[in-house]
Amino acid sequence: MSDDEIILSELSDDELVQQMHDDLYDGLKEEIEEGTNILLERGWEPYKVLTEALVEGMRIVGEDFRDGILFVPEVLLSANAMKAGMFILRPLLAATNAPKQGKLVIGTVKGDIHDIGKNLVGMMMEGAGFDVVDLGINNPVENYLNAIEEHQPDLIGMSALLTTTMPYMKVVIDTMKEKGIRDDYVVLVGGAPLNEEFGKAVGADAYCRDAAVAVETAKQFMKRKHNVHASA
Ligand code: B1M
Repeated sequence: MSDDEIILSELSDDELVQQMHDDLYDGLKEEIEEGTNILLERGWEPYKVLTEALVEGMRIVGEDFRDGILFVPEVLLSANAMKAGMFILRPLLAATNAPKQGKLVIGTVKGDIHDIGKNLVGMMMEGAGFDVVDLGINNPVENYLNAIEEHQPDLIGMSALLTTTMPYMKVVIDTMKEKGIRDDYVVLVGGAPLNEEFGKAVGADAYCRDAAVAVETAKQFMKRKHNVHASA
């Protein structure tokens, strides 16, 4: 071992989180796994590890990707490291014994292969008591329609990270309208380039800024649905 090798377990919480941002940047999967486990052993809530160590680290990666300092192969390594940390957190986030809320079908739209945000939304929704059917990435409208028929969800979630793919959400919603099924489902949309206005323009029920907002929004819609049924 070289003198300057960093022992993660010897770092303070703040230093470790900082180091995890660096390790995520460098795409060091094993270090991210180790750091995630150490923070959990120190009593950190899974959600805090997720947001402060992983999501914040990926935000920094995103900035340097945008500025041309990092390139696709490096960002792919960062994404893999992030996913390894999320893999550890997933069962912990899901094990909350929350009462059953409803069912969500979620996927990244056609042409888009970004899935970290979508996976994170899925994890948080599971933790909040929703059954989640994950369609993965690059989904044409047929995939959403087939999943609706097969799984009879309460909510449809769509994710897009590219300005070139986000308009596809309207294709899905318009197709649902054409088939006369749009109003049978709550449609939630999210992804970094979207905003409230875009959500309205494509005809979604709500735009969700992040996973926590997605959970709260989904819960509110389920509550409304139950109230409508109760008073019918
Ligand atoms: Co891409 N990429 N990428 N990329 N990538 C972005 C999106 C970009 C903004 C980077 C940049 O330039 N700053 C840029 C898009 C620019 C634009 O459209 N204007 C970009 C580009 C250009 C590209 C390529 C075209 C690059 C190329 O090939 N030249 C290419 C496109 C491939 C394709 O999709 N066809 C590409 C590829 C990749 C990788 C494969 C290397 C990798 C993806 C790996 C993977 O996902 N498995 C990657 C990554 C990692 C990023 C950045 C750096 C990080 C995205 C991420 O995971 N963020 C991203 C930079 C950025 O976003 N600032 C970037 C962390 C995640 C937790 O946040 O996904 O926003 P986010 O999800 C949040 C919310 O948005 C929300 O909740 C989540 C959790 O809080 N949310 C939802 C998301 N989906 C939701 C759905 C909901 C609700 C909420 O439904 C209910």
